[in-house]
Amino acid sequence: MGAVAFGVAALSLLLPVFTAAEPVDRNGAAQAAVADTPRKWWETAVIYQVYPRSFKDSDGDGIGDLKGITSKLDYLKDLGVGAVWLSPIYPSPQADFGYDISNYIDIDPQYGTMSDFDNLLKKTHDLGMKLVLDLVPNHSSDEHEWFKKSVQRDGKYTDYYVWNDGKKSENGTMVPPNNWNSNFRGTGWEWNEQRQQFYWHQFAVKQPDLNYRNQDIVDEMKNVLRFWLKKGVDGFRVDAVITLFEDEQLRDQPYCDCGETDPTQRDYEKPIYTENLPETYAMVKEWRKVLDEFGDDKIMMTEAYATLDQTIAYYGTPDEPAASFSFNFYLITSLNVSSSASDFKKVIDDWMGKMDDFRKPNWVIGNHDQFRVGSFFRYGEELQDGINMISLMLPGTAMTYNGEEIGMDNTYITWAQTKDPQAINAGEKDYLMKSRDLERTPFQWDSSTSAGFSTNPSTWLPVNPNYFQLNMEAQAAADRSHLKMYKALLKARQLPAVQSSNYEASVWENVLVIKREIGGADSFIVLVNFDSSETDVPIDKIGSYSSLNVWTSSLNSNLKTGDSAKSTINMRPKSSVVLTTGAVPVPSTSGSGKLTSSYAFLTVLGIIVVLAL
Ligand SMILES: [Ca+2]
Ligand SMILES: [Ca+2]
Repeated sequence: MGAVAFGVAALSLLLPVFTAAEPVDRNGAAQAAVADTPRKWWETAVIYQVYPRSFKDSDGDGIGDLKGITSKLDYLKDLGVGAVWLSPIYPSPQADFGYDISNYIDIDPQYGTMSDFDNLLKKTHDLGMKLVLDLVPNHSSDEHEWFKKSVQRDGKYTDYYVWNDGKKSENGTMVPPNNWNSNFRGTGWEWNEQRQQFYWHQFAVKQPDLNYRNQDIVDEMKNVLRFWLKKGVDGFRVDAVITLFEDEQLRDQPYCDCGETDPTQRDYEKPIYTENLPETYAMVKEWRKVLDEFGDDKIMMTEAYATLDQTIAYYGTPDEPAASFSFNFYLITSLNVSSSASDFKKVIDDWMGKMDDFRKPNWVIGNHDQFRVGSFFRYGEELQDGINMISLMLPGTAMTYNGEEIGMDNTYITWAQTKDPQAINAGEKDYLMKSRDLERTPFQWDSSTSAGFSTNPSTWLPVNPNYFQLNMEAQAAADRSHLKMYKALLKARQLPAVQSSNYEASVWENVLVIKREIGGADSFIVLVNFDSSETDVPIDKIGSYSSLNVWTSSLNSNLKTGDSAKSTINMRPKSSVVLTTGAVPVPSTSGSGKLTSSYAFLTVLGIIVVLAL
């Protein structure tokens, strides 16, 4: 039982174990009664992001596919997630790995057929889960029929993209109309020899921006939504929504003055004319209306890396709703391995301060564009369980990027192995910090060839060489693992206090304390030690509990599920623990799923102690 004394735990059984979870009004934290308004399915769900190329390869070509995903849906169901979000699966030249779409209403043959998709959708629903697709509205591939026809000024397609003559330079050559850089470095204007004009691309050269000032494009994209909604999908994650519209006058961006000194980098300029324009918000509201044609429970999650107020605005208003929620990226963008417990509390409270009955919270700790949670560039390996606890134990929707549940780490990718266009554009000297390949390597299922991802020893990106030890199968078999902890967290999410909208964040020394309490239900308390030193947290400093039981703990904690504490909680450096005032189900070692209350065990122990006395 780790550092917690048996005797203390046992004797506590002779006293009232449960302490009523009295609402405590501290730091203005939410302790109001839970709103009884009917909830949408996603409000308390975990949504699991599958990166299709790297999840499971069914045919041995070294590339993940739809049949592979379908074969792993039982695994996702067993995890306890409520929905699966697929990164793009549409036909694509794969210049940006599916985010360059050449046909919005079909399946890329690399990933399978429409029939494979229908099977995937049906099985997801049969298992009681939802399926969310990726919508990439800002740009298509330059190999889309629309673009080919637009280049030829073919009828209505002529203005499907953002074309411009450019300016004549002093030496007579044509140059871009303004200073706008693309997200992938350098000017975002590409000269098209055939049409004798520039086209605008926020991202790669092969990703021309669609022209949302053209009603035909607006209608086209709405019909893309309807195509998939008619099939029965449960909604969309909207890619790079902030970039939909650009300034009609094409004015130069001002200098950002935010640390970037290379004028070819996007961050050199302040993107006030290319991001978060009022017209963009209006378009999201129009898409919401399209979703609502198919019922009131379709989801739209918007990807907006922006200021807090800009991000929040994508929710719309009760009168004019837009996104179901806008991704909360602040655990990613505002925090890192050097952040303190107070830093985390501030980011959490700032976000929750914007939430209300209409705007429901969500938490994102990683995705296909971010280094892995446990990597040094993020929070470091020792904190990754704690970060999962924060994300999964706060109120609202939580996102899991595939592999986070088993603590997958960044994979080192050589320059020669590099696939990500963002990394290639950065050049050999700077590619690694720009590369998204590191977090996109194949899922590590087991210790067999290519980590069980593929029967092919050669995969599109290399498998992380740590897969012999770090894999799903090993973690499912281990007594303690990232996976076991993750599943315990998802079980806790089913309980009333964690389902509620109540939370309270506080800090003791460098330990973040998150309390989830409602009257009449067992309380949950998350402790995450951000310090490099061990510390003992006195229970009376975090609340009036006569004892607390360990629901689950980080791998680096000396506390184990079922342990009980009365006076202090020992926290190793960077360790974390979820405590409850209630009983703790202890999974049987046979893996049969039978739950045994730790109280039965402790009662026997208590009797032994009494007899001994
Ligand atoms: Ca395949
Ligand atoms: Ca755009």
